[in-house]
Amino acid sequence: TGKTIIITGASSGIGEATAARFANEGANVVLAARRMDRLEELKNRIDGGAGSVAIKKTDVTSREQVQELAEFTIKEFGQIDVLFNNAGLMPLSLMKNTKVDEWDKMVDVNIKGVLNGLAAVLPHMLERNSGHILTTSSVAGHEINPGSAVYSGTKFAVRIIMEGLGKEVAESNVRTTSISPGAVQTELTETITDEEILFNMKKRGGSMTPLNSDDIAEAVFYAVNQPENVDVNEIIVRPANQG
Ligand code: NJP
Repeated sequence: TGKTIIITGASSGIGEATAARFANEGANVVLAARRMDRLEELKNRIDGGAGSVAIKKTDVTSREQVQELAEFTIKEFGQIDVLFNNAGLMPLSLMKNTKVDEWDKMVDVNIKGVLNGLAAVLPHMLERNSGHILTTSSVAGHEINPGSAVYSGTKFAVRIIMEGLGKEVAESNVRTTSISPGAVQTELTETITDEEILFNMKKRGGSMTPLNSDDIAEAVFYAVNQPENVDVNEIIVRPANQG
């Protein structure tokens, strides 16, 4: 593609697969996450194509670090064409169990992390009158189930923030996309500590085959590689047998 893309949450799952997809097509890819060992390993695996792969340790909850990530990318590659705001957490729990620390984390990473990303790239993109911001929302940003109230709240929030942003930049060549996956096989469920949720998940297990991260990477790639006059506002991708 020849574009320069920043991917947050690149150390596993959807972010990792998207990084591989874009590197394979010759994009310059900047991998951002907290676990540097994972990023090093991924860079070694996907570097060597027409573009370059760079890594930057970034905690998206830190406005300073996200700002530094943008500055690093401009220094390395001259510009930011695409930001994929993908880092996220999903420690599902029932409200009655008041896991307030987990609520805080979800608000910090899933909402504030996305806002930090927007703030770091939007002035640059508007100045160049070119750019694309994508954010991973979720089907949980459309519907609520027991245990997902706060997670869904964060995903509704970022979906609406992206919609509002899209309206504000409609006159420019800056594009916005929400990516809303259904169930995808990643490490996302590993942060769940609520015993009732874990029990119910085990009970339900096997009734649905989740997607692979590559399926979502493909949706991101599609949205980014449309002609300038095509604005893909949201893509919802579910496993065929997810209700
Ligand atoms: O999960 P996982 P996914 N600062 O756990 C990073 C959404 N989604 O790929 O910092 C920076 O493999 C973490 O990196 P590290 C979901 O809500 C998923 O499934 O090194 N990065 C890791 O790379 C999320 O928004 C499904 O720990 C931080 C990444 O986030 C996105 O997809 C369904 C961070 C998480 O990778 C990617 O999640 C759906 C921080 N403070 C939506 N905290 C699904 N899998 O079923 C975490 O609808 N990360």
